[in-house]
Amino acid sequence: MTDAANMIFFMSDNHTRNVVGAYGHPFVQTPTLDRIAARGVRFDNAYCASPLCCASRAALATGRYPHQTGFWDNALAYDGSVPTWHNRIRDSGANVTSIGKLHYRSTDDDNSFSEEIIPMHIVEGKGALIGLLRATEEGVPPRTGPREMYGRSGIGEADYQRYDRDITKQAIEWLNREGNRIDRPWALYVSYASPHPPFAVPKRLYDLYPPEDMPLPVQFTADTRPDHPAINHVRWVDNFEEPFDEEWVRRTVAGYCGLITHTDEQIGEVMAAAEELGLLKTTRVLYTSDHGEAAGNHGLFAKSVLYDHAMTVPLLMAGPGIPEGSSVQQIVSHVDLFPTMVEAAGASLTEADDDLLGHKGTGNQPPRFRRIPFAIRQGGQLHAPRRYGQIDLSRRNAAAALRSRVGPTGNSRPGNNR
Ligand SMILES: [Ca+2]
Repeated sequence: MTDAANMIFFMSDNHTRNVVGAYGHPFVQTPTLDRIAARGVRFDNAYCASPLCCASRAALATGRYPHQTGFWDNALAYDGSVPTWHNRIRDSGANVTSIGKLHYRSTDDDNSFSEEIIPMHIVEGKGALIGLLRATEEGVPPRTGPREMYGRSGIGEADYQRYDRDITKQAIEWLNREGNRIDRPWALYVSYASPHPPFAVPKRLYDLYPPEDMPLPVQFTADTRPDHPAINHVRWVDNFEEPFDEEWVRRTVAGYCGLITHTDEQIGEVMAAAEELGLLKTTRVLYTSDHGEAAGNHGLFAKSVLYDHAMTVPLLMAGPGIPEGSSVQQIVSHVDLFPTMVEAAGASLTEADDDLLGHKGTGNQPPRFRRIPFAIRQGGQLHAPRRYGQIDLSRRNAAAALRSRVGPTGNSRPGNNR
């Protein structure tokens, strides 16, 4: 991939890597994603940089881990203070437009897109403040919402799906209006809210996945689930301590699959429009998600842990210059996408990007290689891979505490002192 070309970057929310046909899932229906994989490259070991929405999206945008930027929680969302790949593309004079969910702090910030169309940011610029509380001896106050939200899995419809359809409509309108008009390669970030819970889907999608046929997750029962203090803590915080019964779990898994098929359909509509406009010859496409979903495995739902179900994400790319029907085994991370997106758009990195991990730099410094694909979670303690240990968040500035442990990769960046 060397020549500049258009890019449609499809983003979803909460889609774990192995629930995609192209990644070998036995029955989930993802024909659009499977076609993208067949036309291009499938990254078999792709990870998000943090199993949490805002932290992951900030890392994806900035090419830097949460501990480098300070955007490590759903109340500490990206605020425009650290350069992004969209910055570099926009600065090059190209159009880089976002449609849909961003989950940054606010549209009042300059988030470095040419335009933000129907964006979703954190509520009132403040977000999930409860995740920052850790005043009691027991730790963070438990949240009652997650269990109730997952309990709504089944036939129905959530606002997120209506939002998704608006995003699809806006994306198709944008392609019709601008796709063939702009005189240099553009980048369009199309970011859906699904398959985020609740997993309530229309009957036609739910009927694709009879709950009684759903395989049960691993280690979901009270006597088999992992009994580790960190995992128990997460279960307690999210109100998942009370064991689930089989029917509840099967219904949730069925709803999750239905919502993934809904997401695939939305992407399929945009892809069909791009094809009709003759754009596929000149346009690359990329698909990934901000983090995964436990879906009952290990007695958990949602994310926020370092199990593969939370950390692994699909990563597919297809289009000009990308080898067809190929797969890559090397571990890759969302932080790797910064230079990829910049190069794909024909834009340039600057000296300020010399510390991007794996990037050889614009000067004479040797390349700095990434040591891990991810590190962080919210709520009481940061659980990083073993070499980093656990950091007590009762310290006043957790980001600074973590930086002090990680050494050279924790260089000072704008926005660190959040
Ligand atoms: Ca998310």
